[in-house]
Formats: sequence, structure tokens, C-alpha cells
Amino acid sequence: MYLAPYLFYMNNLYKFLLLFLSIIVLFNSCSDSDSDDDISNVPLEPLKDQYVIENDSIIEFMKTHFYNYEDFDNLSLNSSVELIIDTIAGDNLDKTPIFDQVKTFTIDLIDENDEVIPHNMYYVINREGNGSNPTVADSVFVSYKGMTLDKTSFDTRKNPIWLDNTSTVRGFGEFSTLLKRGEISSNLNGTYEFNNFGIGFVIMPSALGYYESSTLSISSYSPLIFQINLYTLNSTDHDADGILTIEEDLNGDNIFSNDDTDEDGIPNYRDMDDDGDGILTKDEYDADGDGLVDDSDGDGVPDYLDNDN
Ligand SMILES: [Ca+2]
Ligand SMILES: [Ca+2]
Ligand SMILES: [Ca+2]
Ligand SMILES: [Ca+2]
Repeated sequence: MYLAPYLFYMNNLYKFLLLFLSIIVLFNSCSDSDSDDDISNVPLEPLKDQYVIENDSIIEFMKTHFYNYEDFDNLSLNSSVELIIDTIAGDNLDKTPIFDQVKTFTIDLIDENDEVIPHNMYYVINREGNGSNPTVADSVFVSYKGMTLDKTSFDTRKNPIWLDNTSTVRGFGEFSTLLKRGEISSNLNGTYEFNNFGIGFVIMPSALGYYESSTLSISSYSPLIFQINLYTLNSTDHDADGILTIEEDLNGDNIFSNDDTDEDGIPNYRDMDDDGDGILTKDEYDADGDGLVDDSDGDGVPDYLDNDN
């Protein structure tokens, strides 16, 4: 049950990081139906009603189930434990229900009537980690297990991979920000391992997962469970314009596709000339090189977002 420590046979950490920088788009919260895995088109349920139904079922699930919390006691620094969830029954009647162990994290979603619908995610942090937290814009080096409420796993990665939080399902990226990265230590033989990395799991409604989309292993409107081990992370600048992606979310809603200063259809985090004035953002945000973002006309809008500076 204990996962082996992860050793990396690279002489050079930088090379190792570059090797894995090919970002894997594993999850996609968009409901594009061009995937071969999509097996049906189902009616689009109103967000508000669907949330109430799913939150009730998640709470019922947490009251009637426990996880292998005893296995997480006395974790060694460089290991994790695979999350196992089972029903409280028979020999397990004395187990503590998940409901008594979770904390709540709320994400506001906007429904079809522009109404804010707060969505609760329920989570347990088994080990916080020791470094910085990722943002929802960052790339994370993780192993994970994804499950539905019937306790079957639809996706398990025991060996860590890089994921781009802007491309994972919303709840996955949001939950990862509650974990801290681990420490990388090098061994005498040139290998690396991660110690004291963040470990936790989250239970989320389907609107933070795949919502009406379905695959062979995930039906429409399935709440999801993810266990995540967060080894390390990279801050991302998707368009390499010198402005970190997290800072290109101008309205701060953790969604990157809806910030488009020059309204050219290319969101700022993918746009190398954010204000469309013909000067690349990288040549404009700090032209005098003083380490401060320039605002030539002093109107409070930085030059790279100001097409009349
Ligand atoms: Ca945004
Ligand atoms: Ca743009
Ligand atoms: Ca940009
Ligand atoms: Ca510009």
C-alpha cells in the first residue's frame, strides 16, 4: 500500500524539470463533445438545482463512508498512502465518517441567469507539505487518484506527471492550491527524491468536474473524488510575455479565458500583445528596466494594458 519513494535518475535537476515540462492536458472541463469518449448527450441541468441534489448526495456519502485514515498516521517523509474509501458497516462500524473529518472550501460559480451559486468542496489535508502553494495558473507535478462516489477509480497515476492547472477540471486545480510542494533532496548517487510533499483529498460536485459530460467511466453529473500528492510546481507564463499567468486574470475569478483587454479573441494569458497596440507586452511592461511595471501616463493602467499610453 505504501508507494515507493520517487527517485529520479538525472544528473541535473534543471534538465529533469525541462523534460517534464511538456504539459499534459489530462482533464478538460470544457463540454466540447468532440471526444470519442463522449457516449451521450444529456440535458443541461440548471446549475442551482443540480448543486443542491449533488451536495445532498455528497453529504450522505461522507456520513456513511470512511477512508483509511489510520494508514496516514506515521507517514514516512518520502512516501504517501493510496486513498481507500469504504462503507461504514460490519467490522467497520466504529470507523469515523469522512463527514466528521473534512473542511469546506467554497467556489462561486455563475449560473445561466448570472446568479452566483456557491459550490462546496469537502477536503482533508493529510500532510500540508513544506514549500509554496501553487496557484490555479501553475503547473503542478503530482500523482493522484480519481474516483466517483461508487468508489471506483477512473484514473490513477502512481508515478507523478506534470499537469497544467488551467487545463485540469476546475476542482482539481482549485484544491491543489491548498497543498504545499515538497522539498527536493539529492542523493549521493545523483538521484533526487521528494520529501514532505503535500497530501490530501477532495470531494467535489460535478460542476467543478465534468458536469453533463460523460465518458465510459464517468457518467454525467458525477461528483468526483481526487487524492493528490503535490511534489513540486512551476509558476507559469503561458505566452512568455513576462507577466505570470496568474497576474493575467484581471478580474480575479480564477478563469483565464475571460480576460481579453484588446478584445481580439485571444485571452491575455495567451496574448503576447495584451492591449493590441503593436508593442509586445514583454517590451512594454517594464521598458525602463527598473523592476516596476510602467504606467507612463499615470492613469493607473499599466502600459502593457493601456493602448493610449
Ligand atoms: Ca478571469
Ligand atoms: Ca487579447
Ligand atoms: Ca499576455
Ligand atoms: Ca502592447
